[in-house]
Amino acid sequence: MSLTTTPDLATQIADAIDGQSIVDMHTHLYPPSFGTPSAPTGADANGLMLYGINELLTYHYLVAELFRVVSPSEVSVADFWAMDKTAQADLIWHKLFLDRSPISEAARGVLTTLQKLGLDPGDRDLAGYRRWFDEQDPDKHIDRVMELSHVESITMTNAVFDDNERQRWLDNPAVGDDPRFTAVLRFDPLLCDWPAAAAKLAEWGYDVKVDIDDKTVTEVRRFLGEWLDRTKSIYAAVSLGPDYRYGEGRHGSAKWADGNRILTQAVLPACAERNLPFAMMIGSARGVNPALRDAGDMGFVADVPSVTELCRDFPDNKFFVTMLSRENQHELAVAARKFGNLMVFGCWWFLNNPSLIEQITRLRVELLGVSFIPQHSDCRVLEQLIYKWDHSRTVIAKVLTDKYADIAATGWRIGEDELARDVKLYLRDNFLNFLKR
Ligand code: FIX
Ligand code: ZN
Repeated sequence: MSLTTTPDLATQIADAIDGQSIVDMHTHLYPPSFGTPSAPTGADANGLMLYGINELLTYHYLVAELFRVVSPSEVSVADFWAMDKTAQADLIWHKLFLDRSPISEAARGVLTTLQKLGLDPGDRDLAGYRRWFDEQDPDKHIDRVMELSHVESITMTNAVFDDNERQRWLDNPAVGDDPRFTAVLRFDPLLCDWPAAAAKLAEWGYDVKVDIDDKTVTEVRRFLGEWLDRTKSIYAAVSLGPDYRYGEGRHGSAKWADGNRILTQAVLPACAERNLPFAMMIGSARGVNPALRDAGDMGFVADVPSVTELCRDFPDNKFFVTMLSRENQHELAVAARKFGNLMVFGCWWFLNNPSLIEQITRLRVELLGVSFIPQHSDCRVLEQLIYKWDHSRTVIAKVLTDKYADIAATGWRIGEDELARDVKLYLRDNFLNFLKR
């Protein structure tokens, strides 16, 4: 059956999107093997698998919103960090859900999540929600959440310079073997703070110098090779500030001389050798308000020409790129028209709001057709998969309905199988095919 003959294109597209399982290419989620700090039994205080209502309520997006509405005389930032997680969650629930309506995207997300899990947000029963989450077995709960969110595979972010995470890989070589999860080696300090990274590498037994020489480059490559293999990473990744610059004589690039040398002589060759893409998430300004910890980061406009120069200079490398400011999105999509080795992905962090997803997805469809990755979740707490994907699916369906209606209006007939094919590319195969390319 051709879609042009059916009255309800919107329903057909929504159904196709709902029926397609998703490979989520960037999250901060982990399987239980990395420890479960919230589990009522067997909790590991420093564990990395976050789930449950306390974690959902203390998500850093909501922490930022809390400090919009509490005055320092009521609760100072220091007081907040001194509280235990339950007290923090109680405070956020009170201030952002009961004292005012939870209509921000992050607050609404908690409600969508509760609803889809079969809990009634209308009950406003925080104690009851806590009891329900406490009864969940973390391992089985992952299956349930993946089913509800239509996610078939979760991509982790494995920060090798995080001592807690690194030690878990060293202690248990099988820690990453859960088939529902894949690993991504993440190493921001290598490019963003070479002296600190070099000190760590030296401590771990690599023969590196702060003044980078050929031996240092060889050793960084050895380090990357060992960790890419140990983690079985499917790509490598960094997040870079808005001031990141690459390119001969480019204003501001001198500050990045060490980072760019490590990038071009160690990271990119290591990736090319293994045919792994390198992901750059560009524009995050860390610690604008450091007291707020993760909630104190923001984003500024970054430099797209640095990306085009990398794509041009390294044609044997593949680049996943996302940028944090809305202002960069048009240039970045145009850049992707010039380079097949550049895959644009996701509406990252402060862009992961319905109004911006809609605008950015429209722009990308118009410039790139079906050849980009519309979304990733960036979840830190397991159940966020439910709301982040539910909300994104709705917006993507809306945009695609308009775009298919536009071509249907010319007399072009789209088969249901063709629609399913396109949706599969967006939600799964553009990512998987780029890994294999
Ligand atoms: O650098 C990143 O991967 C960011 O996505 C995160 O670190 C950030 O804190 C976040 O959670 C954004 O959604
Ligand atoms: Zn992230």
